[in-house]
Amino acid sequence: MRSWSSPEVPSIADSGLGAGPVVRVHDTATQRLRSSDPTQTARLYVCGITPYDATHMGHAATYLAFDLLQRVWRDHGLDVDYTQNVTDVDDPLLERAQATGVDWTELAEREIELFREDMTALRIIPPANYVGAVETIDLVVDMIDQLDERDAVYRVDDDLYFDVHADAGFGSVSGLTEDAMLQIFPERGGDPDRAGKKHPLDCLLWQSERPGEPSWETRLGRGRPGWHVECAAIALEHLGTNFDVQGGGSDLVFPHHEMSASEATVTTHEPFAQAYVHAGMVGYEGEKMSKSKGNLVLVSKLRAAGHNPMAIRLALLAHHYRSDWEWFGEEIAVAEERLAAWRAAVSRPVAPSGSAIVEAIRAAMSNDLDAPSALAAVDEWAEDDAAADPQAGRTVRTAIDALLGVKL
Ligand code: 5CA
Ligand code: ZN
Repeated sequence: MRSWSSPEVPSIADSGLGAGPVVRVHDTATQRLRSSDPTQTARLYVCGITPYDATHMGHAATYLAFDLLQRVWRDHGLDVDYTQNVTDVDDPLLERAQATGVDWTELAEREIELFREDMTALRIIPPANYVGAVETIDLVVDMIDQLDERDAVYRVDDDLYFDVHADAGFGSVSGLTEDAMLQIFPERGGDPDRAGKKHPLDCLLWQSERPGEPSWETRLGRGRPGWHVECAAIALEHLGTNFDVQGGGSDLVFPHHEMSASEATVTTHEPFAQAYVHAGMVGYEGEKMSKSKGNLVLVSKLRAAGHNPMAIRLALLAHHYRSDWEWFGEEIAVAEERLAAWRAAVSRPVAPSGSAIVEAIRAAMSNDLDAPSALAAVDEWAEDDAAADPQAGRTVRTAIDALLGVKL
């Protein structure tokens, strides 16, 4: 489906400062920082929205994290091949459509369009491949067939399940014990108690047609794809195996990323991704911000209230992508002040030298996307009243745009 338009990403190297460093990011599977330094092209998959409600600050924080990763890769001289899905047919979307009396395809289209507008306003780099589940039915059917050839599929009534123990490495993404998995699974869409399953953690691959729900006629029968296999099939199709980073919020570590990785590994006999990178959860009023809880701070509402998207972006950048944090409304005023101070600082006719601050931003961002440290370094430079270099303002403006995505 249509992606959104890309912000311009200027090149720091063009300012005569060479290429930036290799990025190190935290990999959930190994619990370590890993250097991500592919040859030529970095391949990234990030789990996209389920479009039944508008973009909230939690979504924005997650997509910002992977925008930052791409900026550091690009600064290092790499191309990026980026794929993101849209879960445009799934239970929560169908339930919301039913409850509000709206056609599910219209609801999805409307929310996807609002998401595109929010992402564009926040200057988030778009995926080259933006792929809906409903566009992927054939790929999913092919993948389930391949899993079946490997004896990893069984039937419960007319539904198809993945046998998680077909993958000897099952559990290696989350590192959770089986007890912990069993506790989380039902909270995140799983059905451990369904009669007829071989193991409670086995997950749905194909759901046969339910009355009143959308379905597709396929050689598996009429039905629709399960959630995890959707992302596995899209990622393998567009990026191949062993791609550089599988990303999303930390609520997706288990079961979603664990299951997708197992399904892909059993299908291809190759690792799914080299690193699993997860953004922390943004909360509001004491709980995780979520559509189901209704405690949402919407990007579109903040924009409509007149807040500058660059201030919204700066408010998000003030938190490390891996930390869980809670949104308090005052943060936007702090970000607006910072934006004004930075704008004034880069406009000084003669400013403190630019090369040291660019190096500081690069060092912070290549160290597990440490945006708060980069912001602190820019604040310090902005407050410094030494005057040395008439080019510095322009160089620092370029670096802030290239690596932090903030256009001053
Ligand atoms: N469609 C699936 C992924 S395939 C899904 O999780 N959709 S979502 O709309 O619920 O979330 C979209 C993305 O935002 C996911 O990467 C999710 O991990 C992330 N996300 C959701 N809620 C929050 C939150 N409160 N804070 C940070 N990230 C969040
Ligand atoms: Zn996904």
